[in-house]
Amino acid sequence: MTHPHVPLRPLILVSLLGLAFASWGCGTRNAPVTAPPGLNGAPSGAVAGSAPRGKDEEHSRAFGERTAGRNQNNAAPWVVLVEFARNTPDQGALAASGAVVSSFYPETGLYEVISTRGESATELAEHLRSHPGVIAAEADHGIESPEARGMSVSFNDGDFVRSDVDGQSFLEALHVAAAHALATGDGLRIALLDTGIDPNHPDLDGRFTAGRNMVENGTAPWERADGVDNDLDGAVDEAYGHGTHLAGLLATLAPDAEIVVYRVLDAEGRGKASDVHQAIIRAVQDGADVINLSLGMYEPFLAVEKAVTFAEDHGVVVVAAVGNDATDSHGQYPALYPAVIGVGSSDAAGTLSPFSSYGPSLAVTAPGEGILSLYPGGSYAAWTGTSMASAMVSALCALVLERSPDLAPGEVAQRIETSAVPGTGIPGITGAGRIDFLNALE
Ligand SMILES: [Ca+2]
Ligand SMILES: [Ca+2]
Ligand SMILES: [Ca+2]
Repeated sequence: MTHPHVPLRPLILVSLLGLAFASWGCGTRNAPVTAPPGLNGAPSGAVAGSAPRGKDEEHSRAFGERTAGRNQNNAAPWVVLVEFARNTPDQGALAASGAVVSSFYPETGLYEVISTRGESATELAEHLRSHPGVIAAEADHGIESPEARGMSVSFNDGDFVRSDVDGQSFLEALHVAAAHALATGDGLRIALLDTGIDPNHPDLDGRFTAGRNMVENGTAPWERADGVDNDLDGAVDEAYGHGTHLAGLLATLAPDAEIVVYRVLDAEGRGKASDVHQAIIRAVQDGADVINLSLGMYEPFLAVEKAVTFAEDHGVVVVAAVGNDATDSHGQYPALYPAVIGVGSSDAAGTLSPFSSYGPSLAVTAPGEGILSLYPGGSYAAWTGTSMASAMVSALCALVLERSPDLAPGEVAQRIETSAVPGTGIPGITGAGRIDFLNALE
C-alpha cells in the first residue's frame, strides 16, 4: 500500500537509536548512545549519553542563549520566573533591575519578568537575586524531547499500515486487549505536552481537542515543520511527528480517552521550561486527569516543579520520560521530581533498553524499541525512545483512573508499580519493572 503523503525526507529513513541498540545486541546497559559523526558533536547542545553533568549544564545553558536568538518560531523574549517575598512584586528590585512583570501565575505564585534593557534572562535573574524581596529568580531554560537530543529519528518507509500498528507483539505481552474489556479510558482526559499533532490524521479523528500552542501563540497546536535545521545538529525538523506518534499511542492504548493537545516543542523537539510550566497549569485547569511529558532537562527548574505540585494537588497524574542517556549518573527533570512517574524503556519482555536512562528517576518501564504509531500525513512510523514508553504509561493511568476514580496520583503510581512485571532489572535501579495493563486493572 502506498501513502502519497509520506514525506521523503532522508532523515526519517533510519532510526539511529534503533540501529544502535540492534548492533549492541545484548551489550551492557551502560553503553553510551553514540550518534554517527556529523550528527553528534555539532555545536548544537546535542548531548552524548556519558557526558558529565557539568558539561550538560553548559550545553543546556548555551542552548538557552542561542535559542533566544534563532530557534523558536515566536519572537517572545526569554523570561525570568520570580518568586517574591510575601508574594508581592518588589517594585524597587524590578526598577533597579530594569524589569517589568509580563505575567503572573497565582497557581504557582510565580511572576514572569522581562528585561527592559535588552539584558539576557540569565543576567536579569542574577540582578534580581541580589534583592532581599526576591526569594527566587530563575532564567528560562531549554527543555527538549529525549529523542531530538539523542538523535533518535522516526523510521517511515511508507509501507506501514494500520494492521502493523495493531499487530505489534508488545500489545499482547502487556495484555492490552484483555485490559480493554475492563477499561478504555472513557471519560478521562490525557494532556499531551509535545510538538503538537497532525489534526487530519484519520486515526485521530474525534479523539482529541486543541489545548494551546505555546510555540506559536494564537494558532492551533498542530505540528509544523519549517524545513530548517534550527538547532544546527545536522538533522532538519528531527522531532516532526513526535507528538502525532505519541497521540497515536494514547489513542491505541486508551481508545476512549480524550487527548488534549498542547504544543510546547518545535519541530526540532525544543521548547522552553516556562512554556511547560504554563501548559501544565493550563492542562490542570482544562480538566486533565493525566499529563504526559515526553521531554526533559538536566537541571531542576522551580517553576516546573511547582506546576507539577499544583497538578498533584488537583489529583492529576504526571508521567514523564526518564531520557535516552543510557546512564544513571544524571537523570532528567521533570522525571526526577518525586510526584512524577518516571518511565524508562524496555523490550516487550521487560529487559531495560540499552539506551534507556535508569536510576532514581525510574519508576517503571514500558516498551520503547521500534514502536509503530501514527505519523503526519495519514501514515505510520516506527520510533525508539523513552518518550514512547512514557505515553504507554500515561494511557495506562487513564485506564486505572476509569476503574478507580478516587485514587490520588500517588496511589495510581503505586498501583502501576506494584502490578508491574519485575523482569530482569535490578530493584532500585530499573524501577518496579515493565508495566502490565491487565495486572494494573485487576
Ligand atoms: Ca536536535
Ligand atoms: Ca526546524
Ligand atoms: Ca536539528
